[in-house]
Amino acid sequence: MKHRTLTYLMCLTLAYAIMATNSMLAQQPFELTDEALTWPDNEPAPCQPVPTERQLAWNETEFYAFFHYGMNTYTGKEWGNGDEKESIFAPTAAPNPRQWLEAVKAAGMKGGIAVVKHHDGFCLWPTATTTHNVSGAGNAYGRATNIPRDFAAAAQALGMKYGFYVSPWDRNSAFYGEDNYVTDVFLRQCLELAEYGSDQFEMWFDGANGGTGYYGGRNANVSVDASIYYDIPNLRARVHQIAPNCVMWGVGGEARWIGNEQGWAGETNWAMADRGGSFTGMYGQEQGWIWLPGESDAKATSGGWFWHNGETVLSAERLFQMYLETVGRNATLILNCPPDKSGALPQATVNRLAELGKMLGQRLGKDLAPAAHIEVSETRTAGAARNYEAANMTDADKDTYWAANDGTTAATITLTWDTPQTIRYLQLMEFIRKGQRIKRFHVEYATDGSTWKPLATTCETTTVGYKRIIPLNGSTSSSYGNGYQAKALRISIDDSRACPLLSSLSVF
Ligand code: FUL
Repeated sequence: MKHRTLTYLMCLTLAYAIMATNSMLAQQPFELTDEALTWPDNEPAPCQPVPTERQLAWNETEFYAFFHYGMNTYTGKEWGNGDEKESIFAPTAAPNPRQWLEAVKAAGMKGGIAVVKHHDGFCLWPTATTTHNVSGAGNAYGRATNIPRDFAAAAQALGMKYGFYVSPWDRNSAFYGEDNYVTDVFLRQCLELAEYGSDQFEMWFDGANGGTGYYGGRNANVSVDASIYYDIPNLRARVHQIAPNCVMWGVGGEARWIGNEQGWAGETNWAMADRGGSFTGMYGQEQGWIWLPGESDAKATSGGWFWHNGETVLSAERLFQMYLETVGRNATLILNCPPDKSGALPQATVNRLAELGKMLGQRLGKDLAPAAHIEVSETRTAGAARNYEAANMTDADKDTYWAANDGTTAATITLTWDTPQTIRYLQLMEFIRKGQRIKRFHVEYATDGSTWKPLATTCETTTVGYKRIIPLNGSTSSSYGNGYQAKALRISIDDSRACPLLSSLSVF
């Protein structure tokens, strides 16, 4: 009996507890939490492959310099054999990386890569990995040289991005071709360089992978299989531990060579490629399964990569054309400006860079799009905390974008101004964080706002990617011209791998 009473009391208590909880719940308003919704912002699904955060940040550097300086500056060679005496390196003044960077900043460049070891193996810093370095230089300026240290400090002071070119091929090293060259020399050099700044944005590895050389007196012909010899996965992981945002270029596998040294990319240029696939440099591959964006290395001077007596600087018009054909075609541009024997950029180069900067500012500096009224054929349904309005393309915020709905692969964007504008260039940027999508588009303008005439008919209007600049007369090389009088401009996206997303639209 006692036992039954206890059981009864326990059941009663439990029943009261449940009722109390239920009434408490009934008083609380029912709220959906973020976890309960699978897709609160209605964001488009990524269109694979997509870039890493490191690759995205790298892409934003867009236009930067290459500085080929070192032993070859003093021998007049382009490729030293590796047997050059250290004492030949004798700058006539203290090398001045700050002057290099200031000059390229005036041209609109956002950073630079300094060559600190070329194929001859001579290191422009007092490395512990070889005696073939500045410590044995021919004068006090040479012995005091430490390019990685001074270049990093100058870039940081100027708010610019920086990185180093370190040649995997080393015609000086007695160990080149052996495993201990990779573990004890090359990897350590890369790590020493990474230690010069955890904020570096790119480490540059040329593709030259062996051949004849001094090799510590072996005077042999040593070739290696670059795809396995340099232990790239290990190299990449070790450098990223120190410099997490450093894109490992070329054999490093995070950005690709554009496939020529003339400063142009394909008009159709995908950021995707198959690793080790057939030649895709200029164009990339629409079906590529890894994100491998293109970088174009080109010379601002008439001769080699290193400074040579009597060389001239290319015209600002030619450099502007290169800019349009690289940065304007979904590639980055690394433009070589070689310092001379004094360790500074010649005045003619400095002057030309300033001229280029001015030209870029005049031609691509005043965006007419924010003043236009923009109409789109479709706007993706907004989510809880994000909308996909056309205005997102002109708000100067790279994290907002206009989007169409899933399933839409064609759309129009029409800009109308209150009064006709003189226009010459159209610039589009996809929101590549979710993959490169646009396959084909066309452009028209109307002087009266309604009679449409085609533009850019003599160039391919296919891919967009991170950035595409379309000269509206179709030519990257013709003179600046008078432009077009337009009251309206219409961009029709004709085909896309998935619903198109544009983060920016500019008209100049
Ligand atoms: C190449 C090198 O062989 C050239 O000398 C130069 O440094 C160029 C940028 O890369 O692979």
